[in-house]
Amino acid sequence: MNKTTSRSFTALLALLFCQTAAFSQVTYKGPASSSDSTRISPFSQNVDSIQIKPIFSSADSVFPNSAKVKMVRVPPAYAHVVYRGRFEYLAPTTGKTGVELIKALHEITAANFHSLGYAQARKVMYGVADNVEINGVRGILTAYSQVFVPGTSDNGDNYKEIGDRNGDGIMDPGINAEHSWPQSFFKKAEPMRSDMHHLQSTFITPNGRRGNMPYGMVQGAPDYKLLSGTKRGSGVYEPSDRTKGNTARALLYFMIRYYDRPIANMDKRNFWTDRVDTLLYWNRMDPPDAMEVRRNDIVEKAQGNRNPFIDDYTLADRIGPEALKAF
Ligand SMILES: [Ca+2]
Ligand SMILES: [Ca+2]
Repeated sequence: MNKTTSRSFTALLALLFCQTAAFSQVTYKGPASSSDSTRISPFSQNVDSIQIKPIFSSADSVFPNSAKVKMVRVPPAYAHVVYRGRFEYLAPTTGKTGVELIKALHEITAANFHSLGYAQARKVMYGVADNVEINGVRGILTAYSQVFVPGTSDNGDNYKEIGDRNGDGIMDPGINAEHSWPQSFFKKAEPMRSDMHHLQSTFITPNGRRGNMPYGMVQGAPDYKLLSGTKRGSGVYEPSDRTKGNTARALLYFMIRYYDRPIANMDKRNFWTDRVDTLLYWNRMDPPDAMEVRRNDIVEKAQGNRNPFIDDYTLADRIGPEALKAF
């Protein structure tokens, strides 16, 4: 860096610091539009809140892996975070970033965790965690297809696609469990196989079409696509915009929970390292909603631990791409 560049870089930093200093404290309200706002509202009794003080905000950056080049605002890094109420379990992460934060989250998510076993995990998923009520009707909103299938059963075979509602030309006979981190990468070992935080309820065909492909942004014409926007092509599988963040948070959870296990029986660079920036972007563009928070609550009741990336979606950027890529 020459002197002139160095000077303008310093000036830029100073400018950014002034800008962020103007909103030196941000109160994070928890995920938007929660159906259970009394529990997570930071304004009621000053409990159940996350207060975040940004220290640095980087400039707009060009997102490298998009089909179109998009300008993406990279959120600030956070110097100091105060967790209250139900978020207090995240207090050990305060002040931590990078690898240190990964290790803290690894410990936090281990506490109270117990595996349900695969049969029971799927029953809880179909019958309770992914079984939601929409317009007074209970059923499952399938992840890749975003098609709602009415029912109350805890058996995936009882959720048949009526006609071809997801638009892939096939009438699916039921739903099954998608492992966001493919099972072959950890040889179907427990407890990874049954960990509900990385399982998604999907129609059988979109699940099969994904196989063990990495998630990413499809370049050019897809060779498989659904009406929801989920598609496959150029060697990657791209979930619909409504579930991009869910998928990213499932993979982030899986990595911080199991990095010390044999989970990388794969082309690590292709599946993980090269995708980290995309996952961080998806986490920002599709932040947690009420349905995802509700699911986190139910999974906690069932297997004892929460996905912290849903409770505080700034955690992913606090870890940062370098530490994530180095796992
Ligand atoms: Ca179909
Ligand atoms: Ca979502």
